[in-house]
Amino acid sequence: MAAARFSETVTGDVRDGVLVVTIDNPPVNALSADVRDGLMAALDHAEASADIVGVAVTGAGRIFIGGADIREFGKPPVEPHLPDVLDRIENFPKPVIAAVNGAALGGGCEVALACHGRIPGEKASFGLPEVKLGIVPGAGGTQRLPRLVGIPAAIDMTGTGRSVKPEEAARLGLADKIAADPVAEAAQLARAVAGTPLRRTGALTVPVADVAIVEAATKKVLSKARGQASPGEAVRLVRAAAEMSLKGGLAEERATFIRLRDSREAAALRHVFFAERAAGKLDKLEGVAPREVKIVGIVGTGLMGAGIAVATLTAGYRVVGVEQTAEAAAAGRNRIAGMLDKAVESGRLSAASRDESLARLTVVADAAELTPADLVIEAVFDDLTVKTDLFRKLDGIVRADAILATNTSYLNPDEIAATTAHPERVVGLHFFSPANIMRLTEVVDCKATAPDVLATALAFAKKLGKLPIVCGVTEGFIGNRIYSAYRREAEFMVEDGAEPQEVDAALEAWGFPMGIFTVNDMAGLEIAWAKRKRQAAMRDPKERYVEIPDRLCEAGRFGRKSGRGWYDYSSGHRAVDPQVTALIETARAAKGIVPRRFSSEEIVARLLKAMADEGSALLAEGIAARASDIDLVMINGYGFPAYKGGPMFASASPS
Ligand code: 3H9
Repeated sequence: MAAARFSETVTGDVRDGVLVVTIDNPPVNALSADVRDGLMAALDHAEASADIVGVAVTGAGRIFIGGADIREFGKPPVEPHLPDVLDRIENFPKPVIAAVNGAALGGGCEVALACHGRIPGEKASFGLPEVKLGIVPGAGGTQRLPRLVGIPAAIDMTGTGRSVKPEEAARLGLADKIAADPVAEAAQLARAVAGTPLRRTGALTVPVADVAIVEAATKKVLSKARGQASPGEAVRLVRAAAEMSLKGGLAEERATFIRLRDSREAAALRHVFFAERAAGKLDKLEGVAPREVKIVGIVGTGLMGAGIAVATLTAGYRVVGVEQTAEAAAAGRNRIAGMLDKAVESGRLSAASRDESLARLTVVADAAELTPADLVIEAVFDDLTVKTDLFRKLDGIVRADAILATNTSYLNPDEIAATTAHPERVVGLHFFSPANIMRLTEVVDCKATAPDVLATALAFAKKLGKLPIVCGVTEGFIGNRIYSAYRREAEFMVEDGAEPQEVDAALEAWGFPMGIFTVNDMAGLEIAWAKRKRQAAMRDPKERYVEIPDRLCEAGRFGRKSGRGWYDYSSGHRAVDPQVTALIETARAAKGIVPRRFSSEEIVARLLKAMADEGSALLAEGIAARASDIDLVMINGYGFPAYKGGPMFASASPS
């Protein structure tokens, strides 16, 4: 048979009696109504054709199926529904085998689960990431997965949304055999099992699991959920699979899926999903090709520079680290090697990748070694003179087409760029610490930055696995500017009568992993104090200024490191300190403020508004390109709960 077309996106061709059905629905072969239609038509054809003994289902391109079409979520559902398609596959009289050529996610994984066998290729992965979208699997994932892998592994996968690679899938019982050519192997398997009793996932008994292990797996998921509903719901449904019939479990799952799909949490997480895909896309970069980057120079190999080096090395680049002395260079190399070792220990990196990374690293005390670099990132002390001296020097060392990036947090990169002969090649790359772990990177588009320099910085950050957000030049960029407004508002409320612990408790109950005063204590109070002292002369005397943080620092309370800050840590954990309470009361009295009570709702609402107002100012000033970029910065750099969508989303649609 020549290739048959079952719908716009589904085709099939018969190979030695097996109908190979290919889903071709770019970009990710999502299960749109047309794909579901095509699958049904292909099954009709296979059932009616006596010369077809079985079916293999695969995806065109590098993805098997990326899941349900998330863009259809807000629209009325269209038949055939995915659960009905999967019911048809599971009960099909002829074998249907999944040839998993790439990622099988969400509904894509559920298609594979409903098949009578699963053959992953080497690039395949299986995952039920629905909880990351605030929902649960809605086409049998929570019921069929535990029948194949057992309750504890299914709790882990559905509760965290984690994907598994072919080897782990095979170990868990999710994959039958890993194949270099999954389509050929799946067709082979279909032929081999044709005419024999088929292994229908829904008919399998859920393996009995040790209660303690199930409880431990549940606890692990719930402890990370922090107020988000979907992980707990996914776990509940998986556990129900052991107690309910397939039919009952599927009905319960479907009802939960529909309820959560329409929830605020799901809307927020969908917003985050599309925000991440939109980030870094700028009209002005349309058609601008990034420059090629192979060798990256990193000046300064302290904690930040070493973190950047690790992220750069593990992304496959050559790195030339530069320090001022041979001793500092040796220490920098050790620091980087230590971080790579840690990544191996924690399973984030293979030992082979660590060795390859180290082989691509040199750390020297001679800046002249930066001559071949395509991109040089400075991560030296955040002082304007230090940085401008360095950039002037680099200007004379690097090639004319090399890019210079500054990792400054608070200085004005335009001022740094202005001291160079070619400000158009200067860009900001503001990594967050630890730079090898944190995804967020603010890419600062300076006044003179050339478009291809910006495009290169974005492409580079993406290659590092980062989430790059473009921002214009402003004090503290997007994140620290919003954080300052957030902190200022929290301090106003404390001065007006809220206790720091009440503010923190309200934020933590709302979903932040840590309240703002606890975060400040973690970060240390002395840097902000030094900055306030520097800026004291420039302060507008009419502007409200809360002295309490200064009083804390004057009392030697610099935060967690010093054992005391907004809280006392002498017992090993944070405790309310009567001395701080007294200090706050004194400060209020000095200003004649009569303290009043604040409800948790008011605390959260005022802090959200402060963040959103500052975000609106950033948009009006053209510093941020879109509101969703601001949301991503706060979620990925400042602990804002993703399932609330970020400050701009949360204040635009308050609960
Ligand atoms: C589900 O399945 C529910 C079921 O249980 C129940 C059903 C009843 N739909 O990420 P990329 C777009 S829930 C629509 O840059 P990559 C994306 O917006 C779903 N669109 O590519 C982007 O568009 P644009 C569970 C989607 O190669 C483009 O594709 N599945 C979908 O880096 C490229 O995306 C998931 O949660 C979708 N499902 O990574 C998986 N997915 O170019 C979500 C992507 O206009 N997807 N798009 O900006 C992913 O994790 C990644 O996209 C994937 C590819 C790993 C597949």
